[in-house]
Amino acid sequence: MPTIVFVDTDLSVVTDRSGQTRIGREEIGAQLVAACVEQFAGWSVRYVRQDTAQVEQIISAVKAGDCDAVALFPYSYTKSLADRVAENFKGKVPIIYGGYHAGVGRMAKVVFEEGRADFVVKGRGERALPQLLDDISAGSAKRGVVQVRELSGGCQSPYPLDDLPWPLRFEEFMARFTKNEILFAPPETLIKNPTKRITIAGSFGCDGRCDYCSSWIMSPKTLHRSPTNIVDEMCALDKRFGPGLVYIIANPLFNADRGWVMELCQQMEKRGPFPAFCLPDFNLDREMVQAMKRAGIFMAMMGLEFARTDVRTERGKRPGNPELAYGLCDEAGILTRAYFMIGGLGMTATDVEAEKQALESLPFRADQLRVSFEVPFPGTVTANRLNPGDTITGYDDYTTDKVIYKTGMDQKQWDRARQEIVSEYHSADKQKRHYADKIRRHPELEKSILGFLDRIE
Ligand code: B12
Ligand code: SF4
Repeated sequence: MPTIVFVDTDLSVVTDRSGQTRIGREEIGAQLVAACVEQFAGWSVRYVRQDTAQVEQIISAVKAGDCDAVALFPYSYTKSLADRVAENFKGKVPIIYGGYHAGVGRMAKVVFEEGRADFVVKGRGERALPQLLDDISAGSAKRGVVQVRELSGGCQSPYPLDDLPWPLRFEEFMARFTKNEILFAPPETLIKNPTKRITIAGSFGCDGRCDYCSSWIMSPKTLHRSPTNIVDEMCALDKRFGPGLVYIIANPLFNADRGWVMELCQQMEKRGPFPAFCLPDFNLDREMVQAMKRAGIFMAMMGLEFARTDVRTERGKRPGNPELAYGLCDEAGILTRAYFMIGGLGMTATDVEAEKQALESLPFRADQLRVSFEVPFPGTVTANRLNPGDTITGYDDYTTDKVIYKTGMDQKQWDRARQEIVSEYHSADKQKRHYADKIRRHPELEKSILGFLDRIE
């Protein structure tokens, strides 16, 4: 049986401890595709993850076992690393690219034309890669860009993802993911001794159309797994890697379908609860948020993106009321994170000050503010709008921790500005009152909040 080696070039990097962490995760999409290859193609899978930028080390790990094809699925900031790995195997075995950099929109063609890839899988890989491998085995594969071809008649089920296997998980990596600190520990009422983080994918794709996001370009419709299928997997994961698992539900948009959220939460409550983070937008309501709390969801990480509603709307974000969403989470005792972006094209120190003021005057507080620099990820609407000279660096810097656009400030000034926004937000009097109030209403969150404040000091 031929073997395909999945080479994960993601790096476990913690940039700093002030809440601005970029933490290496298990790549859940690639692990799902790897499981599909095992199930649907007559190929076996080896999954290599070295957590290093040392190409030689990665290459030796690939060479340490069978290898009849190499799959690479870098984010933009690890593309050059993936390219160097590809160069080493080019001409020896088929090189296949896919995922969030190579597989998005017109990037597939660009990446193929660069010449390191024999094949680029555009969009979702769970059907496309096994089909490609079958073609490679049969000698009928044509070099180029490959897109999903639905199997007989397409899938009519409301939960088409239930037809897929669960993502492969690797014991050796699970140990590494324990090292990453959880900024907000789950409340002890939920779990006494959290030991590991684990990512679970309940859906992929998105019906939203945000200009800065690749999710809907990758797959323009939200596809879900059934709540039963997801909670079955959680139970199996608890058994295999537990006790002490804390889940990140990595759905691109957690609350895309209200009925699904309600059913998932009911099942998580009944068979759990399962301590979990999720990524919803502002379209929450009281009943939903209370169901989330009972299910074990203790943190909602929401993309606030910009302080002003009109700016969010102009960038295509689904309408929603952030004041209501953050307020409902406070009321129910769910911790909140706000993702925020600065460093947009042409932004100056005056603009940053105005954004800071606007953020401070919002009528709600998040428990954590995470500020990133806006990045026009290749293949997105934002990136396609750029004029030559609008950006100043190469893909290696597309981590969201560096300023990519031409602006009125240098990187040092940006780093300082970001640090100030974050620390002023967390130490503001308003914020102290917010924490005190949340702890008074939800004493179970006291340790989580105090632990977070300790960590960011
Ligand atoms: C959940 C999420 C997270 C979570 C969990 C991440 C994880 N690795 O599990 C958290 C919040 C921790 C996170 C962190 C970060 N993230 Co993030 N994240 C997402 C999000 C919202 C969903 C990803 C997901 O799991 N989807 C569900 C899975 C099942 O679907 P999928 O990944 O799309 O997989 C399908 C296809 O992509 C394809 N595919 C995937 N892999 C492969 C491999 C092969 C070989 C093939 C053929 C196909 C293929 O087939 C799959 C099945 O159809 C996306 C944005 C979005 N809205 O989609 C950003 C996104 C992936 N993140 C992004 C970034 C930049 C980051 C950070 C660097 C941010 C930071 N500075 O900290 C970190 C890095 C994390 C890490 N890898 O170490 C970017 C990447 C952009 C890019 N071009 O590089 C995205 C696209 C957001 C964006 N801005 O557009 N993230
Ligand atoms: S709602 Fe979220 S996942 Fe969907 S397009 Fe917008 S940012 Fe991406």
